[in-house]
Amino acid sequence: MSASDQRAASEAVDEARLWQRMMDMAQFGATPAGGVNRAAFSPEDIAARKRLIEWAGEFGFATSTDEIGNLYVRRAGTSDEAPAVTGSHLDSQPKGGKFDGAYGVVGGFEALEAIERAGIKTRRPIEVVAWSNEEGGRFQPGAMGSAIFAGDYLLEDALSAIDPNGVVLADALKQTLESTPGIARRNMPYDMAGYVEAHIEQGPRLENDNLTIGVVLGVQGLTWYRVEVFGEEAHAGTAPLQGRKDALKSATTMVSALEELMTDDSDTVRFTVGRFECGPGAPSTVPGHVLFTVDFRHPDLATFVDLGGRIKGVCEANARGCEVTVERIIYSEPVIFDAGVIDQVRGATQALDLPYMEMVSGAGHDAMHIAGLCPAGMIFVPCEKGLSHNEAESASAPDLAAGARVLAASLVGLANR
Ligand code: HGY
Ligand code: MN
Ligand code: MN
Repeated sequence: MSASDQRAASEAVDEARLWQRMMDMAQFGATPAGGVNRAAFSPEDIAARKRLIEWAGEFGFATSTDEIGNLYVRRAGTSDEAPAVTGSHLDSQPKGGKFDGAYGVVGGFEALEAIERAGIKTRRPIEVVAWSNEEGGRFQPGAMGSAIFAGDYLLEDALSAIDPNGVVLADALKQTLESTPGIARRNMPYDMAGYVEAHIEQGPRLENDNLTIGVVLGVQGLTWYRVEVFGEEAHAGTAPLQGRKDALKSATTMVSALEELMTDDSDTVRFTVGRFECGPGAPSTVPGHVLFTVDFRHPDLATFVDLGGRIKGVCEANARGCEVTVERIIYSEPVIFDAGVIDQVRGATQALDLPYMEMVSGAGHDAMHIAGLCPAGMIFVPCEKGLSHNEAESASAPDLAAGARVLAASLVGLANR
């Protein structure tokens, strides 16, 4: 039953319908440059959530949400056993693309619709999840919804997060939950039989090798730090350089020292200062405060622990008379996905005769948290020039459909296991 059902599910995926839904979703937060700015719990995010709920209603799929706003779409199985689950995120980077995250939700819905239209009965229910705040652009940390679901982060800590405009997450979340009054509430976590997430690769390897599918083996280690440097404002014209507590000078010294620490001829280390705010920002006032973030990643556990463990000390050693606080806000060691789910994805890819490679994800994903709860895996499709977290992010309709075909077959397999 399952092999023919898996084939039928893949064949029922419709490339044009999927592309149309992707473009429909991309309107929420669309930017003039062709990208998407859909911050977590923003009006644009709320509109996207409502559209997913509308689609679900057209097929009688049940929808529900939880205390952090993760949004669930469920297709019933012949039993009420733990579901097979897919999903990703609808929120985007501030200058994000149409496909990062949205593909995993919309492609997951396409797989669900294909299974429904093919009239396939699965023993387990199948669910598509839109995890809240994966990007962490507005409220840190990222992957918040899946981390809280998996018990890797506390809801109460999330609720007190504040965005750059001073908005508290609890208030934005309240508005979001109130925007969909009709849907059921559910507890988290709940048992899942397996999880498989579809995502664009966000790197160049598939495109460079002219391959359609990435069978993902795991996710590299990812850690974020929030560094605050407290100096002393002073008059730019009178304060002698000796004895100044210049927060900018200290912060830039710290960043240079971190660059030094992260020097890696093999170009495997990923080190980024993505946010750097200096205040009060007046030309004739010595900066008294700097906030910057550190995003550090590495696939090898020992190196990840060693280099990641030295970031705090390097900042403190280069304070140059200022006070400094170094707070670790994300810590996710390298994740290895479940061999059984990897086999499902590889088998479905081979059955569809799609060219593929096995690879580790450089980008972080909700799957890295869900892998701590149940057997998990991922499916990658190419994106143009490997570009992502950029408004020019692009992917092709045939590749998106191919990934959705592998996903539909994998979900049928997981739902009958
Ligand atoms: O940062 C990441 O790796 C993810 O794309 N948010
Ligand atoms: Mn993503
Ligand atoms: Mn992203």
